[in-house]
Amino acid sequence: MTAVLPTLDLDPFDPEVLRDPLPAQAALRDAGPLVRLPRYGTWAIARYAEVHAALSDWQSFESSAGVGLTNFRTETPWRPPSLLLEADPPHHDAPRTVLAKVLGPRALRRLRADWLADAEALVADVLGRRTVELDAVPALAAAFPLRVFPDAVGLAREGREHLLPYGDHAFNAFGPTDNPLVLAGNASMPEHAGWVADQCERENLAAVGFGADIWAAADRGELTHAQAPLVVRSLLTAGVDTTVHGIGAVLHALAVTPGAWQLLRERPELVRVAFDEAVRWESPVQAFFRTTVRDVPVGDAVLPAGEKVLVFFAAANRDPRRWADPDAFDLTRDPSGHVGFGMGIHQCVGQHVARLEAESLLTALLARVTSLELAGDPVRHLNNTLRSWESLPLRLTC
Ligand code: HEM
Ligand code: OVM
Repeated sequence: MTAVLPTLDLDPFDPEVLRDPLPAQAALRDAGPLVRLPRYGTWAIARYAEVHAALSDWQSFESSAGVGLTNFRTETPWRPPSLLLEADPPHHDAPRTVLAKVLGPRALRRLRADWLADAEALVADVLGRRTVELDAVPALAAAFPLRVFPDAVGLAREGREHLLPYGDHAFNAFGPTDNPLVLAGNASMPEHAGWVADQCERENLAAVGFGADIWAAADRGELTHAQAPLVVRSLLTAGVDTTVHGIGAVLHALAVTPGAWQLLRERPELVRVAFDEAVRWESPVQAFFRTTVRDVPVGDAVLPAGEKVLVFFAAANRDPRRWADPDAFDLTRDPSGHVGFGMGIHQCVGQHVARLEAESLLTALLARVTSLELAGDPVRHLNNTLRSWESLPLRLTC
């Protein structure tokens, strides 16, 4: 055990830090491989090497005590824990295997042509004139996922307006449960959560779709029938806000980076790199906690057993120890190895869905739009876990 453990008196969930988290992330990285956060009686890991190592070591860093600040061993979770995100092996294995197949590249091949056509139709609706100014968050970043994803799951048309507020609250609830963002969402949550729970039942899902695929896996004995609704719930929780904010991030990055849109027009095969680079640069999911199950060495310190530790994806994704010019959004770099989708056994099981959505929309935009630029000041949406835009005024020229 080293004599001095770096301690920082910062609150990662303070509204001012959420508005501009980069200085706090740099301070956490520079303080050391493991930093004590006395404000919440927890710890933080913010350097790439140690974030990668912690995410790879699920045996020492468990998820079943919750991946938010709330410790499920001592406090009651706000909803029954996720069978994926908030589970460890062996319980994690079956739900993960099922969802990996349902959302895998092979399964998505069937959706590709439809999603490209849907993106072309949305872009045609939005464009109209030679130059248009629009708020890209509602008009594109939210409109496209909401157009394709609920249909792909097999959700009823009625009530889809519950999806974004439910997801936003779930991501807020990984932070301190007495903080203003969580308190503001609590009152309307029973209504949103009630609708979400109903949609997870077999009789409310279409006969074709990710939802039906999950229930079919239960019929084959790959899951229990009791598990199926909660696995569907994971899609409804993690599958909407994330892609809205991921698409918002790539559109913002392309609008503010000189030459980026032109380069992408010349080399449209870079759309997938563009999206992954945006996920690295912005890290729409900023961080999750783990809980130590034993004393674990981190750097040259030892993290004691039973402690909550913030594993800071966003800070790792801009660690200068790992990335050249980390603050540059650069379409010529290889962003692979970023931890914006996590790493290890919990690495985002929906990442192929997210990439297909982004690729479809960007491809449709690139075919028509010759220039893309900011038409006003973007406005942040604050969330305890997500980094996102509330408003992104863009000028599109065709
Ligand atoms: C897990 C980010 C889109 C479903 C994760 C994790 C991250 C993440 C960082 C790792 C959690 C951990 O290590 O504790 C993102 C981002 C997205 C995105 C940035 C979009 C840009 C999606 C979509 C879906 C989805 C579209 C569903 C269709 C899930 C699920 C897990 C997960 C179910 C838990 C996996 C497990 O614990 O085994 N995501 N995600 N995500 N994601 Fe995503
Ligand atoms: C889930 C889940 C997975 C990833 C992220 C997330 C709210 C939830 O399985 O419910 O955020």
